[in-house]
Amino acid sequence: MAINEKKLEELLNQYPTKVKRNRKKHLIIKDSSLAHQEIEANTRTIPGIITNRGCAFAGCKGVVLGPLKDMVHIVHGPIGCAYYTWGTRRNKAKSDDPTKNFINYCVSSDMQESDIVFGGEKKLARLIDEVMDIFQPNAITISATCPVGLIGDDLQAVAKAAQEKHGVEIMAFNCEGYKGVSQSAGHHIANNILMERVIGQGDWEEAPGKYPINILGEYNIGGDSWEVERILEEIGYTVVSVMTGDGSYEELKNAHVAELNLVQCHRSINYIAEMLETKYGTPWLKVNFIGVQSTIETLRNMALYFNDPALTQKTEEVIAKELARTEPIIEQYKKICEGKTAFCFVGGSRGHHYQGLFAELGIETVLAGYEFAHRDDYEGRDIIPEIKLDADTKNIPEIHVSPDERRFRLKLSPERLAEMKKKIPLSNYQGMNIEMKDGTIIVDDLNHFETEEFIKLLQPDIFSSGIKDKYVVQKMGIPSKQLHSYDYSGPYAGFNGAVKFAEDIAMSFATPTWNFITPPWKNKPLLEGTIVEG
Ligand code: CFN
Ligand code: HCA
Repeated sequence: MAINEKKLEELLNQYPTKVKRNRKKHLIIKDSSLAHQEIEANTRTIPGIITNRGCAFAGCKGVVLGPLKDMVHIVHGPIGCAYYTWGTRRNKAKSDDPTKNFINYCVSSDMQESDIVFGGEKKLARLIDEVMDIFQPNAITISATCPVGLIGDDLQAVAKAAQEKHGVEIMAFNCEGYKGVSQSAGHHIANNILMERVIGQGDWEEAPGKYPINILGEYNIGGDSWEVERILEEIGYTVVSVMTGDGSYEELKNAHVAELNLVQCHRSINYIAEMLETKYGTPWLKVNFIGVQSTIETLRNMALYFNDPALTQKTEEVIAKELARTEPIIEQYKKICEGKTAFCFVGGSRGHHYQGLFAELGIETVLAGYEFAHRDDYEGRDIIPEIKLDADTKNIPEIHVSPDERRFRLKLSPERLAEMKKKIPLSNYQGMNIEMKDGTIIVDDLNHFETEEFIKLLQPDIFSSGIKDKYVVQKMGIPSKQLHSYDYSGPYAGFNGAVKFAEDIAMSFATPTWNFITPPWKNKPLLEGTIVEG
């Protein structure tokens, strides 16, 4: 069912005037006849509106740092922030040395009332001693939660003293939840410190194999990065490091030797990509391993970059082999999915990336959006070239990166870089909006009220979002697939991931469970009105 401006207005009219004025700027009905459609993004959420967003702590500790397996990640604060984020993000990790994989632990200073009153620094210092004693990790991170910032514990001083005492890298992150307007500020805080203190600290001068690359913004949710690495290694690439899925402090230290940085999630890691280019001369390529066609396009773009006929030939061979194996299976599932519609609202990149995979199954996305993306993620970098416009970076000290004289090697001449950018399809640099069909809805920072209203209006066949709204919608009679955690499934990236996704989505439609639920609109008349006498 389509939504027109009148319906959207009716929805917004249910808000108080001020709220309506605000939310209106975050909602678009796609209309390609207009020269440009602007959307407000990366601004403060209306207090109390029940947003799907998270906070800076979630973005720093949960998203960027959490997947680094050989470090112990300390959460400094009362226990809630550590406990309720423990193990919920499905960033998988395995290690050849099981004594250096701390991914399943939840380590917190568990601040009590007296620590809030008298300060938590001493308790934190004792906790670091204990962590060193029990685990001997390769490095430690300390992430601050809101109360720590409010009482003014000096994390940096505690970390510095502990580093001198124990002789391992101990990094403190002032990522109190209230910083910035969403998770996005936390990504930035984490990225800055990893760039300053970890990347480039290793002693490698050369990569250990051919076509060395880093995969940035891939967090191995449900095993995604294992599937991506499988494909890339079969073609002949050397994966130097993954940031940060199944990643490690040790790997990250040598990330400077890569010759190309792939950026899978642009939102959470564009900062590092830009800084690596400035500091080490490593260009970056926006990629997308979600969906068969995007994976193929990505592999071809990578081959184009390295410009080696042997690599191009091997790339085509692997593509042909993978297609022959997976296409017939996907075709079977497509028969069940064809003609259906999806609601696709995720954090900062998947709201866009998953549309291609849905389309490959014959499913059209009728509403999409991001919790915390910035305007360039919607409107494209060609239109919004200055990513430094970001509102959430106002309170985060900028780090200034300059070329590292010892290690800066221009990996590609400026002429060749320009040539490559010309050859690589523009869609790589464009945001979500351009790919959406006319009449579909684009929404920023969705809240629970709007979720329910849009579900009633659009009646999609599948709802893809997160844990906070999944069950409300499922109880309305619509199958729901979490696109953050993949529920308990995955991987969904690459060729094998596309097969798994097709299987899971087809299963959601085919299950007889839905026969036992009647969606509310089936019991209610679709037309409502007042009978006027006379
Ligand atoms: S794994 Fe990534 S892909 S990192 Fe980011 S913007 Fe979150 S944790 Mo949830 S699923 Fe989501 Fe993206 Fe990048 Fe994940 S869409 S909200 S902060 N995200
Ligand atoms: C976060 C992490 C999250 C939450 C997922 C959800 C994730 O934002 O803190 O709301 O379902 O992917 O684990 O985005």
